[in-house]
Amino acid sequence: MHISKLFIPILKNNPSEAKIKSHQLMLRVGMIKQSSAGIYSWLPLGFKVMKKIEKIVREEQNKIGVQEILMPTIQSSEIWKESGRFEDYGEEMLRIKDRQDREMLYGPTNEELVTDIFRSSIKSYKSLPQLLYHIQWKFRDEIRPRFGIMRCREFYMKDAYSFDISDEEAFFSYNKFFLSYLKTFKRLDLIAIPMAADTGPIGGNLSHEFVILAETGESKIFADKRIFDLNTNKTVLEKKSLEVMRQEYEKYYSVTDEKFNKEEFEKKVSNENRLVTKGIEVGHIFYFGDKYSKPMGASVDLPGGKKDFVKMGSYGIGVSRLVGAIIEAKYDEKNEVMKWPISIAPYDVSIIPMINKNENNLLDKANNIYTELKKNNIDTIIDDTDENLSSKIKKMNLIGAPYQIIIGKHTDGDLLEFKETGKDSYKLKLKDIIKLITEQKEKN
Ligand code: 5CA
Repeated sequence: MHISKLFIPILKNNPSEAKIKSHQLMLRVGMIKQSSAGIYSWLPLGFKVMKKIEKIVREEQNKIGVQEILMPTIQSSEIWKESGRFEDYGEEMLRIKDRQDREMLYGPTNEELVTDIFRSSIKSYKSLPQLLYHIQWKFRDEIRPRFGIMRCREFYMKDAYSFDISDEEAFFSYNKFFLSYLKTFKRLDLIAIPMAADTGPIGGNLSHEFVILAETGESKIFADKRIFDLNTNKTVLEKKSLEVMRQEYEKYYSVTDEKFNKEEFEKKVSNENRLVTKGIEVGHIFYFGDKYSKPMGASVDLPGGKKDFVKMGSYGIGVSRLVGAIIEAKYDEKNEVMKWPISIAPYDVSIIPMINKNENNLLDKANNIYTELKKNNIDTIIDDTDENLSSKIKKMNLIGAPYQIIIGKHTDGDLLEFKETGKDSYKLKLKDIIKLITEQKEKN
């Protein structure tokens, strides 16, 4: 893409309303635009990154056999009255009336709707387990939306739901998601630690938040550092080994402040292993048994002829929040350099040609390199404006393609000035640049 044609409203300075670096960067490079309090439009750069995150989230869900559906954003209040949450959910739920005066709502989550879908078709234990997910906008009328898309009112979430015949089978489903989440966040180049958590309005008594470390995070966390050494390379989705894996994680103290207990922390974790910091919740999983299936009558026939309510869990990932969380983790604010992980970068590489009136041929050369890179499926952005080189580099450092090619005085013949964004440059031939970037992309 040529930057002169791209819809990318870049600001010279940090916008004053943004308090944390992800919000600053997202406004600065025009990834989002606020439309009203806590509600944002996603502009090309931001939308592209979010779609790439969504793709990875989707692939990992599909790998563990979750089936994708799409439920609407607007729901009827009837099913929420059945579960009892229509009253309980309180002011965070946006309630609306249609022209027939029917009570509707903009879904803050989908336990009721998915239970209704399930109960209308699944009648026998033979069809279990059922694992369903969708990726859809949610609305929560947060009292204090803040930090841009990190805590907003309308946000994009992946939410999955499991239906099982017994607690034992339901824990197996829970553990599948647990492992799948560790893998998903790893592919996004994040280290997310699972933490015992409160269940809030979703309910149940088993729950883990997945939290990435970031000074600007909203959750205070207390953990045993050794939890970072556990490995997530399990590929076999076998009941016993998944349970062992989760227990391994649970051996190490890791909780958010809601569950923090000073005495327990000091008893269980030796001084040198104690980690007290802040984090961002990027995912949350819940097991709540028959909390919804019982009041809503979602039962199946059992082998002996009896019936029982299905055991359910739900599993969320904040897809839009992840865009901000990754910036919090990766953006070097001091030097104003963002380097996106290649798996989700808006572009793989940026071409930064020095242009002055006497050296038009440099733009031709840059355009030829651009065409060659595109031919090799390398997503490239080129700055074809006539700004000076240093402001072009500044701009590309913010946009954050992980590699840069500078076409200027130091370009001699075949050898190009190439660098990893934020690092020192070195000389490399175009064919080797293509090889290097292609290899990096394939690894992800
Ligand atoms: N039904 C369950 C699981 S599917 C649920 O709604 N869980 S949740 O409330 O924890 O939300 C799931 C994820 O959505 C959170 O981990 C967080 O990453 C994201 N999220 C929640 N609220 C917001 C918000 N106001 N702004 C942005 N992302 C949010």
